[in-house]
Amino acid sequence: MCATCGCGHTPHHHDHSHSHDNHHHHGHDHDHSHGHNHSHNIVDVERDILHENDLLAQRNRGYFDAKNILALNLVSSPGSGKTTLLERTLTDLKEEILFYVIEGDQQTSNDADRIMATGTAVKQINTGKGCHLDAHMVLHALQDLKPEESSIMFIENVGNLVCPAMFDLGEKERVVVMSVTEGEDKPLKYPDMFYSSTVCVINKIDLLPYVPFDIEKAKEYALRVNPKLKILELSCTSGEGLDKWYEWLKNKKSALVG
Ligand SMILES: Nc1nc2c(ncn2[C@@H]2O[C@H](COP(=O)(O)OP(=O)(O)OP(=O)(O)O)[C@@H](O)[C@H]2O)c(=O)[nH]1
Ligand SMILES: [Mg+2]
Repeated sequence: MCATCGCGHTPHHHDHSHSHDNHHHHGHDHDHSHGHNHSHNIVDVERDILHENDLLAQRNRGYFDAKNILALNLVSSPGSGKTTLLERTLTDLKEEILFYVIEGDQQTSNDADRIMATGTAVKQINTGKGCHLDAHMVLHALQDLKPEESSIMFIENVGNLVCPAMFDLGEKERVVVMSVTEGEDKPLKYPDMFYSSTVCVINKIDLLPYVPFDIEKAKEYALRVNPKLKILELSCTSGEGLDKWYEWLKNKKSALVG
């Protein structure tokens, strides 16, 4: 599936004559292929990358813990409404909570511009060919943002239900957003993402009258993959259900202090 993180690659894809072989063309500054040599097969490379990522993720987690920062990793397929949910949340809660945002996208600063318009400090990361954020990128963004204690750090991942599931960023919780225009079977098709998340937001419920989306089935599938998943149904457009999301957010934040 993706050439940058190597996930989904089988050894026969590791063919340097392949026209879109991007193994040595990372779309960002950091070379994750330390120790990568031609005697390594792709499984070793993938394991090394994930191991290095996990170590860095633990450093990020230590930083967040020490500063009492609630770090949340927002994941979804493209267009489910991650940025819209952030815009609403930042606007509605900015008097009460200090927020920071890290935005991950392959290209453009569109999302960072939208966040900046709410008055929130934001750092855009462009992953180029990369299909996910990794802990190293987040570490650099943290060094830039220098978040204050007892704040909330939202990390909006690249729109992709596959690869970001493998990369721990050091977040406290992972929030998967799905929307009613995507079909109710997403949890079954992309189980890793739903399994590794603690909260599932079902967004765009204002569109339910117009789409053949069975929300009860969607919830059943999500819980089948992950029985502990907390499901929140809402609409960023109408505002319905946002109160439950805000309640969850505030509870998580105060649980940190306690
Ligand atoms: N009807 C409806 N539209 C919504 C809702 N939330 C978001 N949208 C629309 O969905 C589109 C995509 O929203 P974004 O917030 O940009 O989605 P995203 O998940 O950040 O997308 P990527 O960053 O590209 O992955 C925009 O046109 C939003 O206005 C909602 O609750 N209802
Ligand atoms: Mg976005």
